[in-house]
Amino acid sequence: MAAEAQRFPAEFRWGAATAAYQIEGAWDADGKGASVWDTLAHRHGGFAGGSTGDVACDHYHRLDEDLDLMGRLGLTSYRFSVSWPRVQPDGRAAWNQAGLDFYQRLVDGLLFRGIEPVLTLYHWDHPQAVEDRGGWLNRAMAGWFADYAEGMGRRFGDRVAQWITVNEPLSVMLASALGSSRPDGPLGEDSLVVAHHLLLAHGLAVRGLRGAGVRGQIGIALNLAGVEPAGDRPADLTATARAEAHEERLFLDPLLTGRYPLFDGRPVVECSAADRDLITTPIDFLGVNWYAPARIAAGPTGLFGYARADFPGAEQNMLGWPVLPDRFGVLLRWLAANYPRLPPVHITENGLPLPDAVEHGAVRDPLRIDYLSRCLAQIREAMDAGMDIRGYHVWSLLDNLEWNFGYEPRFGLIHVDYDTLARTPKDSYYWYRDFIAAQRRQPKEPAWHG
Ligand code: IFM
Repeated sequence: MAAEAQRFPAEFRWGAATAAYQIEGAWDADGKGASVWDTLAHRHGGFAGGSTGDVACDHYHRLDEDLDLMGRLGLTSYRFSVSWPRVQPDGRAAWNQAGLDFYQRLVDGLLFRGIEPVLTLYHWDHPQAVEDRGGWLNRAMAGWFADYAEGMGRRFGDRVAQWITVNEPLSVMLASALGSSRPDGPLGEDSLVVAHHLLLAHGLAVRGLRGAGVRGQIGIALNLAGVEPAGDRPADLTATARAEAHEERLFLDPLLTGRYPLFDGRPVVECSAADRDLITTPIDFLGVNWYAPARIAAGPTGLFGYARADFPGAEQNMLGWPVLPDRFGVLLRWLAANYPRLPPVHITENGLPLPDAVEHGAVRDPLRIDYLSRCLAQIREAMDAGMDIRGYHVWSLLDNLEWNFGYEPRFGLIHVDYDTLARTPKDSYYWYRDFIAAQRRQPKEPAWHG
């Protein structure tokens, strides 16, 4: 869709997002400690196809090249995550200066190019050393995380535009429930303890950052889908209410209302007044990661007793998610209608995985362009209806390691050849570049003629 047809406010932020473990590589360089994902990768012979994040996109060694690609794309915002064990190898106390230097170079390189840094403190790769002390099952983890947040705030607080405490706590919780992110195996119902500790860690980190005097805004990024029932049988409706409690409200409700949602009539987690105070520590924005809606049917599968159903006739992407960009607005309208105290929203991730390949020096990805432009149209509509949305980040800047799924699902605006590590901008990169440029060329307010 032509940018001219979709005007966004001049101050709207145009971004792309990445995460440390998925792109950096250099898994043990310059004093970095092992993360829980390093342990997993090395213990089980790698993820899909034997892949690991050991080298990934080698972003750690190719920072300048990647910064230049961002500059030429015309981004005004870049969301990255800090690898906690790169800067604090044991997750407590001692800091690793070489790791800090890397992020200093990144932040300075962004600011030099007029790109606002959006720093995520936790995108899943916590130090193995804190996992060995119980990880998210240990309430003390929230305090260690807050110390790390405060230390980062003191070091980067004058230059980071936005801070994101935790990325997708629901994914962390689900992955621990199923065992896909834990060297020690599945947690099952204990994953609710993980959920609660993640929220405490978030609240403590917000306070730690504010205590450190950071100048930027502070928020959290949640992955939300938008659930709808597969049918009108009472069992499908009950299942959908459960899915809503689990997938949408489990983190939103405590953060924005101070109460955990009810699940079959009872709050999913018992929460003390002191914990509630911490969790509701005010935030400046809510980050929303959106990829696909969810259709729910009755079924005993999973911790919460509901099943996912296919959307009739919908295409599925490489990860099996329905490709229904026009449903983004359903989720946005649901958010606005259900949370009167919703802070300003930033879309912190949105993208489509494809099996992109370089042919004759180019990567043709029209499906991604179509998906992204439809999502943007949904955002624009929600804003026209009064929703306060202030920024948008494509997932992802670069093709990268899609966790357990390996390197085959490619989300990037830039193709990465994992043999040579060569970068090739895809058609979607040029489309997004032109889209951003057209937005920035918006006509000025008409001059006043006296
Ligand atoms: O790659 C992930 C990212 O790390 C978190 N959000 C979803 C993306 C695509 O699955």
